[in-house]
Amino acid sequence: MFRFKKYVLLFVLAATLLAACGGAKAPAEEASCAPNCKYTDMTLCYPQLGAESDWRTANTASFKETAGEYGVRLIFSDAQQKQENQISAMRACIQQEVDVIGLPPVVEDGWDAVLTEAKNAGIPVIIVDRSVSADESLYAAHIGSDMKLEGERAAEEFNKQFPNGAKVLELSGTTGSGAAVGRAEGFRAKLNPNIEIIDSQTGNFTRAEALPVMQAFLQKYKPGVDFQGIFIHNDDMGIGAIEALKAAGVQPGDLFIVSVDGTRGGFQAMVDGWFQADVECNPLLGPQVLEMGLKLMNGETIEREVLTNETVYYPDNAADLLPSRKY
Ligand code: GYE
Repeated sequence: MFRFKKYVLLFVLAATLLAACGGAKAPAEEASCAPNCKYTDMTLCYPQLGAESDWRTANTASFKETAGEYGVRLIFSDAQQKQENQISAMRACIQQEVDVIGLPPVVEDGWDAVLTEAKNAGIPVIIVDRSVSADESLYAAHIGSDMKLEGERAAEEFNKQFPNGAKVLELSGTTGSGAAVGRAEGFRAKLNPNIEIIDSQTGNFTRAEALPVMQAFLQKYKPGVDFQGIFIHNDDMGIGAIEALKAAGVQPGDLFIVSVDGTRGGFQAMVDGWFQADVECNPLLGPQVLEMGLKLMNGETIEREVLTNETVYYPDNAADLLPSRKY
């Protein structure tokens, strides 16, 4: 009896441990062509979340170009930053019995129902770029950036620049999006206690929306006096903010600005002296997602969480790197 109990306990312990690890590997759904499916057998659904930034444009191009090159049939749509549009696009794809869905979720919450529908239809879903809060059992894998790490990297730049403390503003991405949530969290986790975030507002990842947000900040706070720096969640919002700063007579270098993405626009802002660092976020995810899609079709084992390897860019070599930037 005692031995039996001990084994039960061990089993429960092992199962808990496995569950806690999230199961690094997951068995895949199989297509009828398995194990010999080729790219030309694949229909991939990519309900893109929008066209809000240069990052997004590059991400879309990566999927279209890679699909064209590999001979994958791509069903592409643009949800204009609206979750309900992404959900209906996904439902249409489920009805068409696509082989794989790549989902770049505009926000983290609210995917359980449609992910369950895909699962019940036997269509594997790869979450691309931003994360979802849904249970892991509802999707095959996630491929994208470590958004929290990006926020931490931004914080480190402020820590280096302001060892004696400072006040900063935050221009954040789409509320409830994995990218904004992760970056805000990482930023706060690593920022020295003597650096205070005096205000944080969303610019929804767009130039157009960041401009009035920065204007409103400038009405409330005097640059250089009330705040010394700005953490901006993407380059497009940074470019919108620069417009407002220029109009208010702020000069490049007056404020310490750190942005995220590393687009050509971000590199130009470093060359022009506006950004002091740009945390890389790579949008060129097409090849990896298609490759994983094929593995899933063939019933091969895949990595559940694939994080992109990224770095931080600085003004000192921005001009040299700018011509070779792919996005
Ligand atoms: O940083 C931003 C885009 O989700 C990582 O979305 C992506 C973010 C990217 O609009 O430019």
